[in-house]
Amino acid sequence: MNTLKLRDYTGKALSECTILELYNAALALTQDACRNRGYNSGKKKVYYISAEFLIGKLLSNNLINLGIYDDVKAELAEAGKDITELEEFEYEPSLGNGGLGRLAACFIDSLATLGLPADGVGLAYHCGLFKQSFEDRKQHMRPDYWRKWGMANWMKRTDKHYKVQCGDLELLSTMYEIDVTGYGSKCGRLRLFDLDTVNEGLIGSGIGFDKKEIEKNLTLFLYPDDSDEDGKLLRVYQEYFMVSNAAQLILDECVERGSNLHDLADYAAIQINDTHPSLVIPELVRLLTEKGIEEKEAYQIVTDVCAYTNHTILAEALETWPKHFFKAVVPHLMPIIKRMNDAVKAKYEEPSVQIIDEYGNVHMAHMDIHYSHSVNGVARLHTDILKETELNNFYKLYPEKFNNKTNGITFRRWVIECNPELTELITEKIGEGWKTDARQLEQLIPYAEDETFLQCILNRKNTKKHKFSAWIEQYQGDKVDPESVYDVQIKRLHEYKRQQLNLLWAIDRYLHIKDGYRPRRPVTVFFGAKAAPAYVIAKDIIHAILAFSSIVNNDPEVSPYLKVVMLRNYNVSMAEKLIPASDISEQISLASKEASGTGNMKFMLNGAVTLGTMDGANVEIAELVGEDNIFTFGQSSEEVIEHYKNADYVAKNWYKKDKRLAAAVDFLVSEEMLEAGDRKLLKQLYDELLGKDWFMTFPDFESYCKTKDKALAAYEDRMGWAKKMAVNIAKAGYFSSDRTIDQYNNDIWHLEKDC
Ligand code: T68
Repeated sequence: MNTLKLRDYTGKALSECTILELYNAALALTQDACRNRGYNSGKKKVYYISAEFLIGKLLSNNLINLGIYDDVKAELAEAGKDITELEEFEYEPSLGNGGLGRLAACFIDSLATLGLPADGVGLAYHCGLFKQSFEDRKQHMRPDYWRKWGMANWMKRTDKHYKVQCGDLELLSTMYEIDVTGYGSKCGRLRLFDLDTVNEGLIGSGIGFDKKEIEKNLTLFLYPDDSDEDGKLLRVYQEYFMVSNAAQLILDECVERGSNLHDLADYAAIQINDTHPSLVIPELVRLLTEKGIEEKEAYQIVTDVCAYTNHTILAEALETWPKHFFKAVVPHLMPIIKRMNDAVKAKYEEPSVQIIDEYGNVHMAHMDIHYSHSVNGVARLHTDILKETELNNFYKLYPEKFNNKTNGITFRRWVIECNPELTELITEKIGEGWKTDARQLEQLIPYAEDETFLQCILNRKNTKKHKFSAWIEQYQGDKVDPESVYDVQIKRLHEYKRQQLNLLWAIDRYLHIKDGYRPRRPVTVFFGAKAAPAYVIAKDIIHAILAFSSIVNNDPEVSPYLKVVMLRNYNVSMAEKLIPASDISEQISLASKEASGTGNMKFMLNGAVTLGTMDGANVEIAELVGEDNIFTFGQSSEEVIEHYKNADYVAKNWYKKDKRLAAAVDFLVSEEMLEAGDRKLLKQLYDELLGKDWFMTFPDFESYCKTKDKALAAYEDRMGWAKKMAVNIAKAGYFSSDRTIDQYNNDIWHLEKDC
C-alpha cells in the first residue's frame, strides 16, 4: 500500500504549486519510497563500472517501478494537474552517449529488479556529452547543463571522499548516489564520483575549455575531444579517477562486509564495461599490495574478481595508450603494468597478445583479457567473430574465458512506460505475467492470426504516429504526415552504421520522383544522431542529410511523397516517443561491425519491422521471427571479413557499374546540394565515398534499395504487416535485459538474490 502522498511534500495545496514545486515533491516522494523499499544486499555484490550511464528521464520510470505511478497521477489529476506536464518539464540527465551507456542503464534496472546486490559506478559529469543544434545545416555543440531545474536533486551528495593521486596532482573526490528502483523489488544504486573543484566557468565558446586545468575540468564532459594530446591525457585522467575511486570503494565495502581481501572474490564481482575502466586492474593490484598482499596473489585475486565486456571490433575503438601518457598521469601504476606485462611475456611469446607492444603502447583490452576470468561479447555473431578473428590469439590461450551475453533492454522503460497503449493491449490478451517474465509474450503468437487483434495493433500504432507527428511539429517545426511510413534510423553517427546508405536511398527515391514516379504512399525518413566532436566525416554526413532534407521538404513536387527529418538533439526521451510510432527499424550497419545494437530490440518490441543486415543481434532477431517477419539484405559478415583480409574492395568499380548508385552519389555534389550546403564538406564526403568507402556502402546499395522497396510494398498489405508486427512483439521477450542479467549472474558473477 502506498501511503506516501505528494501533498505531504509540498506544504500547500497541489493546485497552488508551480511545476518546479510539484516536480521536487514527486522527486522527494520517490526517494522516500525507495528508502522504504530498502536496497538489495548480500555477501557478494557486483560493481558495474562504466564511463557512461545513459539513464534517461527518471521520474515516471521510478514511479512505475515503485508501483505508485497511477496514485501520483490521480492525486495530481484531482488537483487539476496533468502528470505529463511534469514528464515534459523534466530534463534528461546527460551521463551517457550511445548503446554502451544505455545498456548500462538497462542493466542496473534489471539488477535491481532481480534482487541482485549491485552498484553502477561511474563519473558525475557536469555537462555530459553535448547539446546538439543545427545552424547553417551543420551540427553545433553546446554544453548540456543538465543539473538544472531540480535535476541535481536526484544525485545525493554523500560524505564519502577518496584521495586520488595523479603524479604530483592530489585529487579529493566526492561520491554522489542516484537510487535505482527495481520493478516491484528493492533498489540499487548508481554511485558517481566528482571533484568539488570542477568549474563550469572554465567552458569558453561552444564546448571548448582549457584541457590542462585538470582540477577544474576533470568531470565537465563525457568523452572530451581527444583529437589532441591534452585531450587524450584528460581522458586518461578521467579513467583513472573513475577506477581509483571505484577500487577504494570496493575494498572498503568488502572489508566492511567481512572480507579479509584474500577472499575478495567471494565479496565482489567487477564488470569492466569496455576498456574505459580497465585501469581498475592495476589499481586494485596496487591497493592490495599496499595492504600487505603479495603481488602474485594480487594478480590472482584481481583475475578472480574482474570480468570484461567487449563492445566493438572496430580497431580504432580499441583503446591503446602510449606509455608516456601513463607515466604522466599514473606513474605509480606504470611499474605494476610493466610487471604484469612481464608475467604475460614469460608465459606467452606471441607478440600480438602482449599488454605493452614493441612501440611502448599499452593495450587495455589485452590487460583485461589476461587479468579477468571472463571475456564476453554482446551478441552471438559478435562473440563468434571475437573468438575466430579479432581475439583469436587470445581465444587460443584462454578458450574457457570467452562467453557470449546477448544484450537486452528493460521492458519497463521500453514498452510499459513509453507505450502504455500497446502495454494495455498486450495485457488485455495475456495478463500481467509478461511484465516480469518477458518470454510470456510468446503467448501472443496465436493472436497473429486474429484480425480483430491485428486491427487493434494497427490502431495503437496509428495513435502513436499521430502523437509523434504533433510533437515533432511543435518541437522543431517539421510537418509529418501520420499516414506516411515512418522509416527510422536513430543511433550515434558512425560510418559503419551507414546513415550514408540510407541517405543514398532517399536521394535515389527523390530522383525517381523528379522523373515522374508517384509512390502509392509517402515515406518519412527520420534520422537522429550526434557526431563525436572530432569526427569530421560523421559531421559531413549530418550536413549532407540536413542539406538534402531542405531540398526535399521544400519541393512541392516531391514532399507529398518523401520527407527527410533530422531530429535535433536526439536522446533517450525522444527515442521513447519515436520508437513506439515507428514502422521500419533501420539496422543497416556493415555486417560484422555492429557488435549487437539494442535499438533494434526496442523497435521490435514496439512492433516495428527490421530492415537490416545480418549483423549483431539482427541475426538473432531474424532467427526468432523467421524470414517472413524481417527484411534482410547485404553482404554477409564472412564476405565482409574476407574483403578486408584481401584488401580487394574498390569503391570506384561499383560506382562505375551501377548507374543508379552513381546518380545518387553524384547528387551529393549537384548544383542543388551545393546551393543548400557547404561545398567543402559535401565534396569531402563525396571524395571519401568514391575514394574509400571503408564501410562498403556501394556493394550493398542495390540490395538495400530492392529490399526497402519490398518492405514498402509489404506495408500496403495492412493485415499482412500487422501480422509481422505481432510476431515481432511476441518474439521480443528474449531481448529482455532481465534474461541477459540472469545469464551474467549464472555464468560470471554468482550472486545470491536478495528477494
Ligand atoms: C555499442 N558500443 C556497440 N561504444 O556499438 C553496440 N566505444 O553494437 C552495442 O549494442 C552497444 O555498445 C552495447 O553493447 C558503444 O556504444 C561506445 O560508445 C564507445 C565510446 C568510446 C569508445 C569506445
